[in-house]
Amino acid sequence: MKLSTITSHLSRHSFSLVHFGRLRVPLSGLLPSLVSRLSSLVCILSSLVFTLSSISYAEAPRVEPTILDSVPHETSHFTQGLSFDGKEMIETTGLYGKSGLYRRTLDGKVLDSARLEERYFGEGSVVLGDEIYYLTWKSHKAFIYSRKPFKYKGEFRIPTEGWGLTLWQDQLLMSNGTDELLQIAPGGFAVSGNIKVRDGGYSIKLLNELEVVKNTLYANIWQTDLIAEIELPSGKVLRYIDFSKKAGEIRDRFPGVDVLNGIAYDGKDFWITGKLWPQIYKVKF
Ligand SMILES: [Ca+2]
Repeated sequence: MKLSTITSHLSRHSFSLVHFGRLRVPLSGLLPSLVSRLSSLVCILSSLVFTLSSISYAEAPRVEPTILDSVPHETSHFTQGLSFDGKEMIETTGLYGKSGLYRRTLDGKVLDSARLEERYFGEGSVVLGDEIYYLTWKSHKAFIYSRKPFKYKGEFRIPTEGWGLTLWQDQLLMSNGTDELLQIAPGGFAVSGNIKVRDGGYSIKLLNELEVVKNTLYANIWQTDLIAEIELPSGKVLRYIDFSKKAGEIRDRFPGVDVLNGIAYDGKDFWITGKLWPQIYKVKF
């Protein structure tokens, strides 16, 4: 089993969470001895992930964002997709039995919502014309909802796991946990190509939530506090936005939170959040 598969299994299913270094594992229902053994294993895995991460991101420069403002975020929302539709936010969330699509104002008023069936683990989403596409993680399926109001319209098969989704020019870009972004033609969800993300000689994997600004893609890297700024269509990483200072403060203050995930651009500034985070941060970098 690959390391990424092991860590994915541990964290993506978490409901009740406890920290072991940079990772979290489910606590409920486990015997203390099992927890102890598991914590040792996770600490080893955590170190490996951190080591691999450190090696992988050696070339492009890192910058720290400036935090301009913050607004409330639902601490029950395991954020998987975040984007703007005009002045309103579209958010999709994950976890089995808790996945949903939300239209919300910046100050947190939910204007519309739709829930997925319990058997689906929701992932990223994108607004496309009068529709919203909403990925699932392992069901090889993306749902289509009408934009206003939310109404189920249909679904597409997707060829891999679904992680993040965004729109670049006239095509969708989908991340799936690898270093490849799939280029997908809207309408039939046919894969037309892929973009490999590289930093010098290194493959950058675990790309998660996405946001495009002109010909630049922003992708947060799962299990890190880094957002990769990626040139399109080359896939070259230009720099990393290092959110670790603020993310560390959030983890210290709110131990139940999960990883950074969620990048939205309002036409001027970026808004960043995480899974179960109590705030969405307006930032520039
Ligand atoms: Ca986004």
